[in-house]
Amino acid sequence: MSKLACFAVRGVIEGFYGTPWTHAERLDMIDFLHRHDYNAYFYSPKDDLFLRERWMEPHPTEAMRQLDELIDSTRQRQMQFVYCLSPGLSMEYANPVHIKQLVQKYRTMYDKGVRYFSLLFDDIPMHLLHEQDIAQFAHLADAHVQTASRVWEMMQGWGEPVRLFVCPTQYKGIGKEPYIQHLGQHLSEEMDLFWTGRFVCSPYLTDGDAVRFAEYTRHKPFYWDNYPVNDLAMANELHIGPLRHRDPDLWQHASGYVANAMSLPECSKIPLMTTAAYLRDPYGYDPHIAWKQAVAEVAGDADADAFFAFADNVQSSFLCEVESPRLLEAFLSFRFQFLQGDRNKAVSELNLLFREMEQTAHQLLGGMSNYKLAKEARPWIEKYRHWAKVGQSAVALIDHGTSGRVPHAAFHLMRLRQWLKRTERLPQKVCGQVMQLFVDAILQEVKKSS
Ligand code: LTM
Repeated sequence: MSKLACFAVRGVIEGFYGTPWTHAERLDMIDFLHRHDYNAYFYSPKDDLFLRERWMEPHPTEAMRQLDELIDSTRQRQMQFVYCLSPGLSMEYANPVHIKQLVQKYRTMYDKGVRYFSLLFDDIPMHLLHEQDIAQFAHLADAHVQTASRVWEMMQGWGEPVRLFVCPTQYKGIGKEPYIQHLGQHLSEEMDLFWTGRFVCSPYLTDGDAVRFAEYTRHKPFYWDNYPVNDLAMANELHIGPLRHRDPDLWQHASGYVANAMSLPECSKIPLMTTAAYLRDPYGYDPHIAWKQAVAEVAGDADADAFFAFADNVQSSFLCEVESPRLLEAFLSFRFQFLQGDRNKAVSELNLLFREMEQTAHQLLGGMSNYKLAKEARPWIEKYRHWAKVGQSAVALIDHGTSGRVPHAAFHLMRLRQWLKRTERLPQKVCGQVMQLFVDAILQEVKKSS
């Protein structure tokens, strides 16, 4: 099978809450996406007022000039620029003026050469808000079908073929729920229907679920995969681990795939490269191999090993429950050796590990060749450095504490408490529970022997 035959549309959506990417970051991202075989960039930052709250107003002049450049940049790379509007917070679906304004806003982009559009109804109330709408439509899904159909119908008169991606208000589940089933069954099959899978952030995307979704909604799902996005409640997680648990046969049952990125564009490139590898060859995809390659490319050869050592401790997310596997293994072997074997060796090996951890953090904080990556990942690297300090104090404590050197042990206990306090103040998720459990075990051991 030819490598690019799988997902027909392979996109990234700037669809997160939080600070939108800058213009320069977008241009850079489009180039990155092109180099990694993506063919669509969905423009949909939740915090761009002119896409959501003030959807009916034209973009300000400078923003429009920048949009022109983005459209141009995608065109030069034979990619699609997908213009997404989210009018649902204030739109009166029954109001013909609002429909006209909505269509006009898309038309402005059509005139600039855009052919892919999206109408997003996500993250709005699950019921009709306006009196006129309540009087005219049976329910929310009815209003959304009629609005999307009207927009679609008017787009058909523009001349060139266009595509319209519709995001339902209830975009997760199995497809059998009343809202999405009604929407899917009444929307023309020519329109695409977004789906995030069973959950907003779905740990697994399976072909069986996709087949059933298509049966219930009469639409093959267009996947909106909420990875690596880390907005809202996930803001303390850094999603730089690889994409996992997407069935290789998914593309046969989907009309396309889009990954929702983080507001940190440089960090996003690591998981997005692994996603590109999956989209290119889902059958041969190996998350670990793809991850190593992605880290090497994004961090650069000189910093790849150090960044990978750090990244091992920030991989937990809804896709992966395992955290800090190498650290965990070192703790298990320390425990075994400390209790049953050569205590001094156990202590010095673990001490070395924590010193290396601190050195790694210093290298990454001090001057990575990818300056932007270092800047974005800084709060997490800083936390990693703190854990290295905690680790060193804990090792010193167990060494002195279990050898009867009480004053030394007391000093290191105090240091440990200080570093723990400082570390706990940093909200970033690094090392999961692994370091905390290690420290608890050390404290217990010292207590036993005192
Ligand atoms: O997932 C969808 C369709 N909409 C929003 C996204 O904009 C947001 O980034 C993600 C993750 O928080 N969740 C959503 O509900």
